[in-house]
Amino acid sequence: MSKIAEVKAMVEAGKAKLVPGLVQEALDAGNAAGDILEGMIESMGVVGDKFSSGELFVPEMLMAAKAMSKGVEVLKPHLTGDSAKSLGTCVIGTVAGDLHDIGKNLVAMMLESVGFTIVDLGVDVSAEKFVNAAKDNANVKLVACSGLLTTTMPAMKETVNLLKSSGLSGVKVIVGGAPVSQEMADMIGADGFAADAGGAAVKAKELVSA
Ligand code: B1M
Repeated sequence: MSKIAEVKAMVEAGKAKLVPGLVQEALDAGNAAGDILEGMIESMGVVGDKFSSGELFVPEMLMAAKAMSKGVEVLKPHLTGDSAKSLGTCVIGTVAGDLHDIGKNLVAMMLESVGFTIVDLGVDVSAEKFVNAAKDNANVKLVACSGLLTTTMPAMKETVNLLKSSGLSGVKVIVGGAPVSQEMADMIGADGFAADAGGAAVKAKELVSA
């Protein structure tokens, strides 16, 4: 079994204590950090499918999430570079009612790597909290909203609406997460959408440079 396959199996099995060591071994064996990350994301897809089919339940999903997060900690220095240029502050969070944070954390990591100062509001963030953070922090240029549940898409819409009606000038809004599409982003009035963390960094740079 390849090292990446071992990482994938242990993420799927929710072995949070074993995953960091295996990720390090995979790196030491010459695997690219991006490939190891891709493998872990695939494992979460498998876990999600098993949840949908009733083979796994919420506790197992949670354990897999913890295992992946531990693996990402090891990968972080290998995924992020030193950005010379500061692009301003980005307020990021997962919208109200939604507790999923792995994708949001990856997006925050990639945005930081291209030069944003990150203010991470965490999960289950109300529209008001996003707006207050955009007003209260210095030099906010971007608000990034993540959402993984179809049931919390109305909360994303409410967040974008409130941000847009709050008189914040020079602040762009980017949205993303599995149920979000470019079409939906356009419909709710967001300035940008990205399908993954790498794409979010590219789009975010474009938005604040426009
Ligand atoms: Co939940 N969950 N979950 N879950 N969970 C999903 C999302 C689900 C698809 C599983 C399934 O049924 N197949 C399903 C949602 C169905 C739907 O709405 N369409 C689901 C469900 C139903 C639920 C509960 C309702 C289950 C229940 O209680 N009955 C419940 C809801 C709790 C709540 O939020 N209120 C729940 C709970 C949980 C856990 C807490 C146990 C755990 C999360 C722990 C955590 O995040 N710390 C969990 C997990 C782990 C998952 C799956 C298995 C994995 C999610 C993940 O981390 N993926 C997920 C199945 C799946 O994704 N296939 C599932 C890896 C991560 C890297 O991908 O977050 O998609 P992702 O991020 C991607 C892109 O989406 C994008 O970039 C990332 C990749 O680079 N992206 C952005 C994300 N945010 C972005 C923002 C951007 C741009 C791009 O710009 C701002």
